[in-house]
Parts: sequence; C-alpha cells; structure tokens
Amino acid sequence: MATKDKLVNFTNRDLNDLKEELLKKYPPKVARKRAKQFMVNEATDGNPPEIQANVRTIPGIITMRGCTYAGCKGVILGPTRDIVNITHGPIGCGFYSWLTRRNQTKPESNDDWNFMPYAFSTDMSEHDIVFGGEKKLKQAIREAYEIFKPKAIAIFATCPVGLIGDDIHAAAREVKQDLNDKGVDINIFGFSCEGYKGVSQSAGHHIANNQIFSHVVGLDDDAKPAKYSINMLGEYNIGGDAFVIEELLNRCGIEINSTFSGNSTYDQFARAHTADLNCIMCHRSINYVAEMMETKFGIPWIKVNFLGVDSTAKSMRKIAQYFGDKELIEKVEEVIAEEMPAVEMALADIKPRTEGKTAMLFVGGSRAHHYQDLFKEMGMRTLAAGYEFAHRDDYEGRRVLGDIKVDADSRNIEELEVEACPTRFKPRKTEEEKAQLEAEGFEFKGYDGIMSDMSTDSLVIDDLNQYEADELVKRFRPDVFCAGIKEKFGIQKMGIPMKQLHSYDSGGPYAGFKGAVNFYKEIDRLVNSRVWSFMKAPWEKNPELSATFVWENN
Ligand code: CFM
Repeated sequence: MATKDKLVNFTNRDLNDLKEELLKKYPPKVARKRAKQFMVNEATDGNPPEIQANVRTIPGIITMRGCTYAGCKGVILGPTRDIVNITHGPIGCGFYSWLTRRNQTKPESNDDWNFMPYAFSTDMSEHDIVFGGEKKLKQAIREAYEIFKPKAIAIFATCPVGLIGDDIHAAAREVKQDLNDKGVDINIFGFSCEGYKGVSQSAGHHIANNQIFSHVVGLDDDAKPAKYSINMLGEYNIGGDAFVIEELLNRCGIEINSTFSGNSTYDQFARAHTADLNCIMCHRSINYVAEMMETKFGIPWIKVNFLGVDSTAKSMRKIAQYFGDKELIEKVEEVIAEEMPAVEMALADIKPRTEGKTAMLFVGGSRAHHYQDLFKEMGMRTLAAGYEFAHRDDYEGRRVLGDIKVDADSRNIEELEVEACPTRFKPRKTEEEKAQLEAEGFEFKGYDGIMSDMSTDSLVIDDLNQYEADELVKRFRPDVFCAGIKEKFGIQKMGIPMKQLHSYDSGGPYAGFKGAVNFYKEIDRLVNSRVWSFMKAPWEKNPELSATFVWENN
C-alpha cells in the first residue's frame, strides 16, 4: 500500500497506472467496460473526457445503485405529504423506501394531510404472485380511501408486479371511476416503475415525473402567483434543506410556488404552471420536467445550486437578475450581507483545521458535484468523485446532449410528446428580453456538469463499486469519504470517517448559508477526530487467514 504522502503528490501518470492496476483484476470484457467509466479527469483542448454512464451494471459487481422503484416512489413521490403512496409489492419494498433519506415535511396546520408517517403496501405474498394481485390492490386503494379520504392516491409497481403482469393502471382507473361516479373528487394514478425497468433510480425519476406532469401539473388555473414566483425543481428537503432555501428566498420577497418535491403537496404540483421561473437544483432527476414546462407553458429554466456559500449567493443573484427589478436586486444583496458574518466566523474557526484535507464523493446524480463547493470553501481537495446513476450530461455538461446514444434501456422509458398549450402558453420573457439577459452573461438552460469543475488530476468514476471503493480508500487514505449507508460501515472499518450525503446521517440542513455553517462544523469534527485512527479490525491485529478474490477469466 502506498503511503499517504505519495498519493497526495501523485501525477496523472500515477492515476492512469492505478486505473490499469485496478482494472486488471476484472475479466477482460468487464475491464474494457469499466475502463470507459473510470476516468482520469484529463482535459484535452479544455474538454473533459467522454465517460460512459447510464448503462447496466455488470451482474456480480456490488454496485452502489438503487432500483427504478426507489427512484420513483422513494425519491420523487416520497416527499409529498398529501398523496397516499401505495406500494404494490412485497413488504420490504415499501418499508425500505419509507423516509430512509430523511426527507422532511411541514404540514401547515393540524388539519393538513400528512401521510408521510405511514408506509402503505399491499404486502404481496406467494399467493398473490401465483394467483395475481389486482384484487388485493383494488381492495387496498378502496381501504386507503375509506380511512383517509385523500385527494390523490398513487400506486407503485415493484418487480414481481411486472413479472406477473398485474395491471395497476387498470386498477387505478377502475376504482377512480367508481369513486368519481359516487361523487368523490379523487385522483388515482399508477407508476410502472418496476425495480428492473431501467438501469438505476434515474429511470424511476423519469417515470414519476412523466406521470406527475401528465396527471397533476396544470390542474389548478386559479392560483394567484406572487410578484416573484418560482418553482424549485429537484430539491427534496433532505434534513430540512428546502426549509432553509425557502426562508432565505422569502426574506428577499421571492415566493416558492411549488417544490418538486421536498415539502410538497398535490396542490403545489397542480399550480406549478403558474410560476414565472423554474430553478433546477438536481439536474439529473428533473431537467426534462423543466423542458416540458417551458414547451407547454412558456416558463424558462435556470440551473441553481444552494449548496455552498458562493453558489447560494450566485443563485440568489441569478434569480434577482432574471426578474430584473432594482428593488429585488438590492434586497437580495441585503440578505446575503446579513448572512455572511456568521459564515465568515465559522470559516475563520474551522479552516485552519480543514485546509489541505482531502475528500471523495460518490453519491447519486448531483450531490457528488454540488458538495464539492462546500469542501472547496473549507480548503479541502476532492481527489475522486462520481455519480451512481447520472447521465453523460451531468458529467460533461449539456453540450453533449446531442451525442448521447439512446440504447434499448433508455428507449424503455417513455418520452412524453409535449406541445405548447393552446390556452395557457405564455412566454415569461420576450426573445429580446432573453437576448438582453444573455448579453449580460445570464445563462438559461445551462449546466456544465461535474468534470469541468474538478481538477485535471482527479478521478471521475461512474457507478463505483465496492471493490474499487475499497481500493481507492486504501491507496489515497482520504480524510473523509462521502456516500451512502451501504458504503458507510465498510469505509469506517478502514479507519476513514464516512459522511452520508444521501440522508446526512443525523445532520443537516446543509443548504444555504446556515446549512453551510452546519456542514463546515460537521466535517471539521469528522476529519479532525482521532477516533478513526484507533480503528483496527480483529484480523488486522491477529491475521490468521488471508485470501484474495478470484475472477473467472473468459
Ligand atoms: Fe438528485 Fe437527490 Fe441526487 Fe437523486 Fe438520490 Fe437523494 Fe442522491 Mo440519494 S434526487 S440525484 S435519486 S440530488 S436520494 S435527494 S441523495 S442518490 S445525489
């Protein structure tokens, strides 16, 4: 094992050698595939290297990814408090997608619906798999209606449902029709988000968003948006992030009309088309919704990031610049100025201890990028980063969108055909106004991806697996490793502090200025605690047996 010193001063040659060495363990076919997903971030002519992403994980590899159902039910619909989300499947699917990433919600009053403390499931058993589960599903929908009288019920298909062919959409239509005929105003719709439907969670986001777009967005035309009204897309209120962002923007006079989908409600989705700007936090999970809203209703979109102080201030200024009112622009500056002293104080305290430390980030489809800003502010260096399931545009920027090959797995996920709404399409800015803003340096629809923000002597790795994660930790000994619960204990057993960036462990919020201060303190505590160096597994103290993996060469 190389020493820490050596690997702090590594060259790109060392990184390429390491890549070769790690890939040698694989059978040649697997190595060839991984070689396209395991990149040294060497830019040629200013362009990051092409990376392969959004392709199937090779069976046998212990991936960090989750399933399509997790992306649909857990990620997109899970944080909505007033839709009853029924999982049609075995009990584990419902249970393990229930609040595990700590998405929070704040009902407006005691009478407000909040179904998030419940996990609804049809609890499929062998009997249902053999004889079909539609009857049970219809019963479950009726029961949920009888007990809770919600305004909407969503049904999620799991793997066995797809395998046995239960028609969840027919069940939803039938019960909805029946209840509507009895005078009940209820919306019921299904999601064909079987776990295996796509190569990762990403397919589930798409299925969820398509259905919300077709069944809910635009249903409420009576909403009266405020003067500065935006939608926040791709912000899921993990650890209360969305609360911090909302408070910050409200103080400036900017109203969040609808959030997809942190702290969200059915009514928010229904009135989403009335806002004047869409701001995208997590590009991966939702950029296509912004595109569809622009085409159908004329709402432009911009990329924002509220993780990191500089990015937060930049995002606030961008929103103000879009609306263009002097009063708003000044108010935003005032709020930023109010927040900065606390940030500067925290940084003055922690930075002497965090400066020069190193991090690795392997998270979903956007956080591995956004959180690097916070580490930069602490003077920390990102040695390696990557996404579990992002697409090439999240790595290389939207400029590669036209070059992405559509494979059979992507074709499996429906692309909605959207046109301008004949009655409600209203461009929020004229072409001249847009051109004027762009001339001032304002960027619509822009996202440059993770690679161009990372140093050219770092590693960018798609769909990192357990073997590679272990090796990276052994070679580089980073001061902190950021990923999820599946990685947490393996990494900690190697004596490296591990921070969950999905659920934030028990911490957060980390968004905005206040969140940044929380994050600085948490990371300072982790990277400077000596407890990790005391960690020794029993077999490290008394090695009795040793073994290596054997890969079958084909
Ligand atoms: Fe977007 Fe997310 Fe993420 Fe994501 Fe996720 Fe998540 Fe994530 Mo876990 S929507 S891509 S599917 S920012 S649940 S809130 S933390 S993997 S990086």
